[in-house]
Amino acid sequence: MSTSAHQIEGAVDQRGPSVWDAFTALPGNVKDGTTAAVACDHVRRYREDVALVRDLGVGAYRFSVSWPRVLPDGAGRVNARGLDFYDRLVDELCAAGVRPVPTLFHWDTPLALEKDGGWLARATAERFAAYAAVVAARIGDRVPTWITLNEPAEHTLLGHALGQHAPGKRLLFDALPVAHHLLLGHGLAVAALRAAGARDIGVANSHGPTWPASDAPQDREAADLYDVLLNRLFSDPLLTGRYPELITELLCADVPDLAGDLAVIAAPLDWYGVNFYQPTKVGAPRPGATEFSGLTLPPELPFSPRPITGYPVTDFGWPVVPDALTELLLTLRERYGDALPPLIITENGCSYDGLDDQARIAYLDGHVRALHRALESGVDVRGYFVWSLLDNFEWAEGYGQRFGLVHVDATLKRTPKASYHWLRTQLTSSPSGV
Ligand code: IFM
Repeated sequence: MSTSAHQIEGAVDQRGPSVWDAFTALPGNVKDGTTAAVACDHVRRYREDVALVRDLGVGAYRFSVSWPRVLPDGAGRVNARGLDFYDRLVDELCAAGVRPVPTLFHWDTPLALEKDGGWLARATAERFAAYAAVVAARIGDRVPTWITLNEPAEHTLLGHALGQHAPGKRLLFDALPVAHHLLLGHGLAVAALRAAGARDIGVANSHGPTWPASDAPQDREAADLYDVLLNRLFSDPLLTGRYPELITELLCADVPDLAGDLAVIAAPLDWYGVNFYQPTKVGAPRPGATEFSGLTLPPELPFSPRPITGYPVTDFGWPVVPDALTELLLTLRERYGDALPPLIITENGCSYDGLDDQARIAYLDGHVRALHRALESGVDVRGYFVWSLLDNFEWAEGYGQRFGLVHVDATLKRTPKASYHWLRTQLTSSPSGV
């Protein structure tokens, strides 16, 4: 089961501001005009939430630590109250018999660092490692498994290339240094965590099969570029110590010691995390903006996503294609061979409204079966985290898309949905580390 800090915690008055606070304060950035100031009020209600996780019967709970809650200015002064919260949360999980799996960065960069260039600045990578050391020193004695970054691809593309997520930069390909600094931050944080005694470290990257819109060379070329950006920009350097050729020239010209950085980035991982939601069909660019997954993509992009028809869709309009998960896992194994560590599905889920969420049950059931097919073909997958425990703040969509197995209403009352009860029954009959 998984969540992230900014999406559920609330209690903004008890932490420093993040780029998401600044982004959501600007009219027009979030569809329903909401913010995560209260979100699910998890900081105050974490005991109730841990009880929900425990009663579900899952073995592990993936949450994220809010960097500005621990270090309000991103570096230097530690907010004792913030660190105390994670200390209590970890204790509560351990007492409930649930393995705590913290993610150190799920997009909420401290605003103070953004003013110094944010992830466009190399110094942010170094500060991230220092922050990782502070967190590990406090909760490392009880945390068996760590995740450095969540979906750096989305943070780079949506936050810095397209401006549809915080910090709202529209740099298109000039956003690529963000990718390098996120990767460097990951590598430096791995070293910091190892120095603090951590033994089980991974990263959560989003992936999905890219299907060319047709066999025409222009469509294939566009799909290849999209595949590099989504599926290889982060995993190639992490797993092979090299950037994909297509991107090397664009990205690496200004990096002073590329070989040195890549050696840090490619530090061995204990496992590799895959967030999967949907495949994407991609073709050559078309004139005008394209609507895709709730985003408006500008016409300057050298590719354009196309609708995938013939499958059910979630409330977000995302096609439900469980076989694409099997395809993805087989492709990763084929692409990276022995360089691929054991895998963990670090996110998989869907947005549907309503308490009787039979469609979510079908989605989860279909994807777990797809995962089993990959296992039967010999892919080493060690775990599966459902996204998400609670209906929460879904970034630029606000509260409009509901990914939770537990409904949260305007009064913040939690009500387990049909999918929660279904999963609990599944886990009782065959326990695993979901
Ligand atoms: O809610 C997000 C999460 O924060 C990152 N992965 C995708 C989810 C659904 O959009």
